[in-house]
Amino acid sequence: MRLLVWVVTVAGCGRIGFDDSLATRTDATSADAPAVDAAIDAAIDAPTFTVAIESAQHHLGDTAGGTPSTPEGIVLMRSFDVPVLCSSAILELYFVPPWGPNVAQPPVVQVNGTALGSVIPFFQNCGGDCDDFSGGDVHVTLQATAALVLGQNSFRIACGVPGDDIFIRDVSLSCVP
Ligand SMILES: [Ca+2]
Repeated sequence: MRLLVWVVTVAGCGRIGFDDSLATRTDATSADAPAVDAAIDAAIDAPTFTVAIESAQHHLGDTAGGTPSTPEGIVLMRSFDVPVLCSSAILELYFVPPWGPNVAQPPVVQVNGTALGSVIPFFQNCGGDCDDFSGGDVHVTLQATAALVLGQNSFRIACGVPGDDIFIRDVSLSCVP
């Protein structure tokens, strides 16, 4: 299966063409080669798909203002189902104005309890807070492949400090089978 995993990974990183010379690989027996070939073909043909986790806009923090005006606490959690294994998975969400995350203690995004990468690099012109939305809503994409499991998964975002007000919408997972 090692070869299969390698080929799937390469296919997910840009869908380069399958090299027929791999058919001469030596670690697959003649008996299992057809099954391996079929699995590789299926993986290459499988389209990237998106799992919607939460589409509504939410306000986390402790200060009234923005939309929605009333903060709902400092943690948002959702369950979502991933029906197939993902060779590559990206967690996506959008930050919207008027207030962005605190730089020193930014919000933490988790999948199944595993913290993903920082959201701060997606912002520009940060002071103490990243409040510059002059380029529009900030689209954050975080690598989530290693944290993901087949079936039910959990998403969690929590303010780094209670006083840090943030607004997010359209949380989703992009999966390459
Ligand atoms: Ca606040």
